[in-house]
Amino acid sequence: MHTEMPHATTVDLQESSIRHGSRVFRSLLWLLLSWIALPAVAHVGSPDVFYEGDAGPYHLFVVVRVPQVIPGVAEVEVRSTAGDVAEVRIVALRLGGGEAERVPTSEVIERSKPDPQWFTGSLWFMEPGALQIRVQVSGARGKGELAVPVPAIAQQKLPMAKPLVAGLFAMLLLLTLGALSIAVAGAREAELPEGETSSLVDQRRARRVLLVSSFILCGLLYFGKQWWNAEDAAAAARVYTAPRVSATLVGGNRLVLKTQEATYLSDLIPDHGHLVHLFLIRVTAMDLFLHLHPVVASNGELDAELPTMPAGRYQIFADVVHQSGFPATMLGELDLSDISGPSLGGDDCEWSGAPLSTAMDTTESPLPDGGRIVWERPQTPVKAGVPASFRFRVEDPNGNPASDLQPYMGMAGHAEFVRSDLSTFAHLHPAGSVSMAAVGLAQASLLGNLVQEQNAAPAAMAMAMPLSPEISFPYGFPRPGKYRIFVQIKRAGRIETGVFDAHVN
Ligand SMILES: [Cu+2]
Repeated sequence: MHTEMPHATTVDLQESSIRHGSRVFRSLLWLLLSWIALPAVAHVGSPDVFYEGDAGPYHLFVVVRVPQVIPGVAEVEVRSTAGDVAEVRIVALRLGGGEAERVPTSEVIERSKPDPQWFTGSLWFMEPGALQIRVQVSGARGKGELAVPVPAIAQQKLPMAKPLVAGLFAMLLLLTLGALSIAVAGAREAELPEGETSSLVDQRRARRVLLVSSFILCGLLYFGKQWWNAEDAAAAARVYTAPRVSATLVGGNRLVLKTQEATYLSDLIPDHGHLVHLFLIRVTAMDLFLHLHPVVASNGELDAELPTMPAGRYQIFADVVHQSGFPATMLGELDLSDISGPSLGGDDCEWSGAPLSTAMDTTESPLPDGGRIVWERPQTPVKAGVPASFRFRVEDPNGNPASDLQPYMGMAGHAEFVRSDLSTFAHLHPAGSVSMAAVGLAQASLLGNLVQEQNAAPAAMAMAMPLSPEISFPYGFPRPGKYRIFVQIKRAGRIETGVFDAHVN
């Protein structure tokens, strides 16, 4: 699935800064380093973007493999479901703000020879933050364009390859000694008539010059090392780490979550109807799963009422989207003894069932009414890094396709893909791994509409009734391992959860 990208395209995210010479030089250096760097430890999470949507008349599956470092090169794969696409162009720009209006020139991307419906290209990401990729398609049915929101983050600081370190050190030594010998030779012999040997006076002068120039060079080396350390620390600081929340229980069953900075949650925008989507998963069995929607208190804390729950250690994943369209999943832990509380209502729901099976994969999940959800799993093993549509079919107790599906928070379904060690948590929708609030911003930017219609897409979906009993989620597992998939739907007013275990090669 991975092919070599034919070319890298420089993208104007911030025209002034990019035109700046040192930026270009630094990004070239980064590119060089990313080629020669040793492979580093796999990142935590699921940073790549999987998106399914329409560019005018063309239905597209878009994958954006975000770079490990920023600035860096993102790989973009576009698959068209129809064969009448003549040309695909891509360009990256900021998701929100005034800059979204100035769309830089897009670049044509390459069509795959063995698979003419598949196009690949690459783009420079110069700055971290909430970006969007515009995919422009032209073909037999005219032109179409879609905007995919992409959160760009530096996931790691690439280590320098040992041969490069050795090479650079050798050059440093050569240059330092060379500079010293030129200075000394100059002091000793520059004014010497041809054929004469240097006098004692000349040699004494040479020794003084040696001392002074050694001192100056040591100073230069010292400041050079300081500069290097500062750059290194800045690169380390740019590496994204998920924000953390601390959890406390108040009054028996009220869960209060605090962020490290009280203002962190001051600029949230609603994402499919809620400011926060809070997931609690009992570790390590994953036999209990809650999806709640806490309120953001005026002091910046999150507040949720818990139902009756058994004792255990719970992993917290809390999804939020900032004003810029930048999504974040906050992490935390909660240790509970048995608690009692009211039953859940509204969009809140819980599931409990069999513990995660490390040995077996499951393709069916029974529902409380006697129906079930079936994962239409392909015969071939699930592979990490390979984008796919994960399809689920909802059946009634008689085995017929369910006819009572309703939108749940504006969409046909929600899915959470969680790795057994909790190092990956992806909250998906039929549109993909992107946050729906960010999709709304991208859509508004595409339409040139500055009014933020954050939940435009789900609202449109809500009107499309009745819903199909087949739901699909575009995704690709970030790395091999055991995963548990939670699929959440709404039928006749009830929220139901199907659970599937999958081994990923
Ligand atoms: Cu959702």
